[in-house]
Amino acid sequence: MLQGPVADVIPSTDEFEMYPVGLTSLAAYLERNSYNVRIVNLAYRMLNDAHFDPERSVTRLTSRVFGIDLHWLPHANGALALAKLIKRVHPDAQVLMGGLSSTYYHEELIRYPFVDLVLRGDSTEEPCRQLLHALRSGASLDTVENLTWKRGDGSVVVNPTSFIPDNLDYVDVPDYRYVLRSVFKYRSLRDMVPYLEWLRYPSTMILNARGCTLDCAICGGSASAYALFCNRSRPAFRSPEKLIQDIRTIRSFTGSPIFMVHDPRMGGDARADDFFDLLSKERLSNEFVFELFYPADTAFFEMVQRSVPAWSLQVTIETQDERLRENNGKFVCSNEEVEQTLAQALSHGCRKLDMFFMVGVPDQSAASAMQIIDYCEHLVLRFKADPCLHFFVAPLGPFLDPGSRAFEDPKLGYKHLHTTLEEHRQALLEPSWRDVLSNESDVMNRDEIVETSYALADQLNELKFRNGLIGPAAHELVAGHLKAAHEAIAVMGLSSQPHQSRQAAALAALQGELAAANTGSMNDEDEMKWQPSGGIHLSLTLLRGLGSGFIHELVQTGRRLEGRYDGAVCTPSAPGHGPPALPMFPSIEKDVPAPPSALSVEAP
Ligand code: B12
Ligand code: SF4
Repeated sequence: MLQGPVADVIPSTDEFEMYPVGLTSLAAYLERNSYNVRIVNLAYRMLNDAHFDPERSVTRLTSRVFGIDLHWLPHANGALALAKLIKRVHPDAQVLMGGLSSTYYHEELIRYPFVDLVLRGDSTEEPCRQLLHALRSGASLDTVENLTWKRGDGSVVVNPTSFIPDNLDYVDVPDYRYVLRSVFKYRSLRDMVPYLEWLRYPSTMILNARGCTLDCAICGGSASAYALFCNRSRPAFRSPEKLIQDIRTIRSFTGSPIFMVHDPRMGGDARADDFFDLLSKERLSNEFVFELFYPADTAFFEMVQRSVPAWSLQVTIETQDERLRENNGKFVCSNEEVEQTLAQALSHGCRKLDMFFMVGVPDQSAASAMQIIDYCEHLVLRFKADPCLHFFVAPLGPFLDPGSRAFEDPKLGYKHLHTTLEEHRQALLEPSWRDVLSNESDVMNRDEIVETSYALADQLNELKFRNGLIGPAAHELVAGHLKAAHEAIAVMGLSSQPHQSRQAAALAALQGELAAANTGSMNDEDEMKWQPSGGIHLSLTLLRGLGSGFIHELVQTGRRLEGRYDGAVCTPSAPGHGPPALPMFPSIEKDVPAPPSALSVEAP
């Protein structure tokens, strides 16, 4: 199938094999409460080994509950196929789904006969424990927070979304210690690998918050999206102290780059100051990668430069058109302010500055999208072809995020080609990404999105090569992949609807071209990478951590044998729990006081 360039700017392949980081915190929380939890990344296993048999592997697993993530909508077909398979081979087990897409589509999802339970919300650690406790003790599921479930007669029950923690300190997310422990516990590193290239090029992340203060029109993780389907009125932040602990854990096993999800200033300037202050006291060798959601000044970059030995930046402005940026809601400022920010970053030691643009933002015509090239050329001239500056462009796809303003509000000008979960699942079976795309707008249809994306990729490749920003090998690689994409499109026609049987034969003959067309047709994937790291290493801290993990495991096994579960429960302490409402969608929280700690941990 021609998957297209929809995964060219993320670490995973076009199969989207990555699992949500929160699975590690979910697993760790449940293990703290004595439940055995094993993560298996089937997608990675299948990509890594052509002989791997997922059915056999799943059949061999024994569990009363199988959790499947349907967090990202591009997983709709795979996640549902897996749910069906599990129900077939383990008819007595419960099939549980979770993640942002599951939350949005919970009522449709629960109606599939092979789905028993859906846990909704952005934080499911404690609801999942409540669920396991109820299943184990035979108690009613009525009180399990955030749960959608079916009664014996098939009627659907939607329990309230009441577990909405107001900070992220009650769990470690990601919980790398759980990952390391399970490698030993289940004697399998392969099950836990997040994406195909990870062992060769590991990168790690820390999560600033669940939720976002911005409200970008195309984002299903925006402030209004979380309010709509996660019942969240403000993000749950992770405290600077906890972020530093996460960084120490990462440092104990790798010198790889650490990507901080979300602008470090998102929880207010004071929180960012505290974080960088603490960071400056750590003796780190890892490179840091930060995102910016709005312009930054000299003081910010001085702080970053003081705090870390090496750092890079990701700046996603989506479009050069200031009006379109205002419509979308990120980098709502002039191009001059964007460029001042770039200049400051580069003069304060930023090693690699990645700028991201998109084809398909609201009200963007094909002509406007093509002007991205003119703007990149302007930046190349202004910054004298600075080799630290990298440009990337990607189409909005494969789907418009459900829950985003662009999805929910017809005024933003999108025409939905698939709306329900089942329609999205069916679309994923189409042979060409053109037909997978879920949206076209009043000003750009799907054919134009495909053509414009490839035309932009071609011109950007030439621009980078002409100005010495990429070498001949990268230039040729991208050009080759683009040629393969054009050949595949020529065989299929832009639309894959007519002549499907003829196409199937022609496509079978095109396997090599398709493989090339599905990777790195917008850019050379190596251009995305930060400085090479030393891979995984063993440190004293890591060994100590593994040692205490081993003791912890022995204690938990003892508890399980005695039937003592649920000994480390986190419950919101305040009645009417959940974060206090903020005025809706402040663009950035300036100096928001640290959220009160609303979660308490009961001693085991
Ligand atoms: C960080 C991030 C990434 C990281 C991935 C990090 C990771 N491994 O989790 C990167 C940059 C790699 C990424 C990639 C993509 N992303 Co992204 N990403 C985000 C971002 C900015 C934050 C995510 C976050 O806060 N997670 C925290 C919470 C919500 O999830 P969590 O802790 O991992 O898991 C908890 C719950 O979700 C739930 N849960 C999850 N799975 C399961 C399973 C079960 C059984 C249960 C019970 C519960 C459960 O419980 C967990 C523990 O409490 C959001 C935007 C946002 N503000 O939300 C977009 C977002 C999630 N991404 C999105 C998209 C579309 C993608 C891509 C498909 C983009 C693309 N075309 O390439 C890819 C897919 C990658 C893949 N699978 O290979 C959309 C999803 C919309 C949708 N409904 O499909 C979002 C909402 C916005 C966006 N457009 O970027 N992403
Ligand atoms: S900044 Fe915009 S795109 Fe990024 S998570 Fe927040 S709302 Fe989504």
